[in-house]
Amino acid sequence: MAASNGLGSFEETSNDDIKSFFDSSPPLKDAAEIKRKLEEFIQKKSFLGKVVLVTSGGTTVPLEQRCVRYIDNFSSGSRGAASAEYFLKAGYAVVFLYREGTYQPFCRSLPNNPLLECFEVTSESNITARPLYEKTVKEAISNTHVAASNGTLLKLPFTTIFEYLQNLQLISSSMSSLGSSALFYLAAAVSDFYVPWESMAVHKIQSSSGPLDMRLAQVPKMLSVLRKDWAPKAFCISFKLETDMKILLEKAGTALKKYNMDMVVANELLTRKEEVVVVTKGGNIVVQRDTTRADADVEEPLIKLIVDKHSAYLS
Ligand code: 9Z3
Repeated sequence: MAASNGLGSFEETSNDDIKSFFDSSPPLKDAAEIKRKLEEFIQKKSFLGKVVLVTSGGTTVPLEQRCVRYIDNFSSGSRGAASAEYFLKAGYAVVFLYREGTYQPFCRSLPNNPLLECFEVTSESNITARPLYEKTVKEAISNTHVAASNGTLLKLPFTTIFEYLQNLQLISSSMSSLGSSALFYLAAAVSDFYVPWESMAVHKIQSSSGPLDMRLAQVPKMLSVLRKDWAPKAFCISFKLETDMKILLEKAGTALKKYNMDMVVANELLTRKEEVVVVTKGGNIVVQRDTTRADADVEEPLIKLIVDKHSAYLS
């Protein structure tokens, strides 16, 4: 059934749509090992308190089973990496589901080529950090070591839409025992359209066959099943990205109600690093970067707000 809100149509997702999406997806590599890591992580953390799933980066949609070409969703992973850092600092255990090759917690302030720019070989047995990067490198190393030795950060990579959604299902089911202590912070940019595996070309599509005509299927809306079945008690935050400011808040408000989210973070592509609007049932909250500090980011006040709201939800 399709319901229209005047801004495009929302397809209702049935359990059959979800089942057929997963049944027809290529099996997730290492699923048993991922499940084992998750169970171990959640079991250790569950008595300590709050656990957050941070998703980060964009999903790809392969066009060929032996993939040479794919469609990508824009996301550098900067939002997810920064947010994971602030959740760790606030005492959360973090499951970081990230797109392979995107920004990582505690490393996002390093330049693109850290080996070339941050370090120099000062003698045969010595490597030192260049003065300009000394503080950044020290902080990156020490924060990464603290998270590793506390065992509070579990990183799981994905590339395709199939891998992302299969991981999301596995993580949600592992986190379900945490009830309302679980927080879902879904910042990954997830494709709305895909090529079903069974109708996908096996080999590289040949340009000699002429122009490419392709019909993409709609990805089932997993937010509704996440809220209804996978994580009914968790505190759930989704993101809404638009490039047209005029429809952003309306779309975010619709997602809040339709998927029964606790918050929807609305952001516009060009201003996303300066400002976001947190849409809640109690009203909208504008969150801005502190412009008086050059290194300040919008994730710092955003995560503070979320941590406070989650605590209020718990009590
Ligand atoms: C976001 O809106 C994120 O904030 C960004 C972060 C992807 C803009 P960067 O990674 O950017 O720091 O470069 N994520 C969610 C985007 C999304 O796909 N939302 C769907 C939608 O808008 C709903 S799940 O329809």
